[in-house]
Amino acid sequence: DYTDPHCGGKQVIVHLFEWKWTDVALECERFLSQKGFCGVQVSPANEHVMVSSPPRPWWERYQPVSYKLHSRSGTEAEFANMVSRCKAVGVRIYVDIVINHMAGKGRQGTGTGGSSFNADNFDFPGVPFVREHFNPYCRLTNYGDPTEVRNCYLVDLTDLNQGNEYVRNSIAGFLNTMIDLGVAGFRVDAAKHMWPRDIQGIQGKLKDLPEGGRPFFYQEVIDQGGEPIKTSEYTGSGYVTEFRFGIKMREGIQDFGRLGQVVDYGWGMTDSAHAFVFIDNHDNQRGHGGGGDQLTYKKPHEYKLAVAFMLAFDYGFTRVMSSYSFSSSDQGPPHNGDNSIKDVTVNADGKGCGNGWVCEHRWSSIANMVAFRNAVAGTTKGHWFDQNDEVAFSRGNKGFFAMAKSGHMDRTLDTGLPAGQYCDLITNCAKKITVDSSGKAHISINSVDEPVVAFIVGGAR
Ligand code: LM2
Ligand code: CA
Repeated sequence: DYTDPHCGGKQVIVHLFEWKWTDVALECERFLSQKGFCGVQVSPANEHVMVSSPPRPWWERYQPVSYKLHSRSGTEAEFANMVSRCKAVGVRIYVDIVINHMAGKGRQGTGTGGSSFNADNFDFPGVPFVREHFNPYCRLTNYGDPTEVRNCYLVDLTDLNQGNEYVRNSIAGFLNTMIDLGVAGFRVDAAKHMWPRDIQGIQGKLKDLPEGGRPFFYQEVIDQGGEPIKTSEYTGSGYVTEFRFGIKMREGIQDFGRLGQVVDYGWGMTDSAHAFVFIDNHDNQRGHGGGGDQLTYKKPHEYKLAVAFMLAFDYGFTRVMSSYSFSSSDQGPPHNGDNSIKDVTVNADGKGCGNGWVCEHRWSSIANMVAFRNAVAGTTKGHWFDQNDEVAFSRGNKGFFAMAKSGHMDRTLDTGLPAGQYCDLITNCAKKITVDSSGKAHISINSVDEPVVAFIVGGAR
């Protein structure tokens, strides 16, 4: 079973996209542990190409050179230090693993860890991989042909043959090294481009975590409907990304009347126990990876509503995005003159970051919803209410959530919660809610101020 994230029942991962390992460790200690985050998805940790044109784009990390743990985010020692410091405060690390391919054709030189490589010759001495470890060249063009999607070259990236025993052993060795260091699981990049049986073949070679249990797996399969490859082919090997959720959420934020139907099994959406969900990811927030006009940090009001709703809703395992601000789609992370990644600085109010980092995960209506999702895990939604730009619902008899897109929400609703006074989680109790003996509460939201209210049984009163 690859569906246990090993974080003591917590429910939310944050992707600290392109952060340095030293900063991830600090964030685990100073913020994520306090807020109840389960863990962090980090950018690929292994050696990768350094692209000079365009200058050091984020996507160079999706062109591996070797499995040495030396990337733009830091050295192996820094990686190990981060993993253990985060684990010590109850926050796990999930590594983005790029195992479908190595560097793109035409690329050669030296990687971030000092290894030489020549993709045209299929020469990756840092692993080592040679020509026989790759599929014969064909460029992937027809997504209607599953064999082509798995065996041809995605944007000319040299496509590894995971059916080969040596390739499986090399990849498993890389993952086992990280398991030994305390990593709790993996995001499998480009899983759609690998055969499910090959992913399972690699999984079969992995160790249990030091504390016991199988590593957590969530596999990136872009299935927006309309292609033969389905997320359901991958549920045997863990969670699978559910890209349709972000699309449905964008529609739902436009028209709250549709929020009740954001999960549509008629549309082929993945079952809740295997759906890995998010509003945007590092690809589609910048038009890569099937992205169109995703909700992102660039529309803060709608974005807050969408992420808060996702965290309140009873579907899937959730990931929150944490971005750097960008104006072009290739643009890499904030960096110094020598191309090293800039420090993440935290604003005085703690609710955002500086030096070019956005830190959506610190916004009140996102960060404080993590406690809500943790508290209501295992319950289903009830007491649904929606009208115009307002929506509200309960989670079992453990929590109640409401949000308003515009204007002033001011109404009395059935909450299903025990009578008492509750603290609004979003405002850290600046706002209080009273539930009467019939379970009704008066909900008041000034959407311009803070569009979300959420409270839980057992929270501060
Ligand atoms: C993914 N999922 O399946 C990642 O989430 C996505 O970010 C990766 O693409 C992709 N798979 C491969 O790991 C990114 C980016 C591409 C970029 C690749 C490789 O979206 O644009 O391709 O990483 O760095 C770039 C160039 C492309 C070129 C390719 C190979 O944009 O024009 O193709 O490198 O040199 C000729
Ligand atoms: Ca492949």
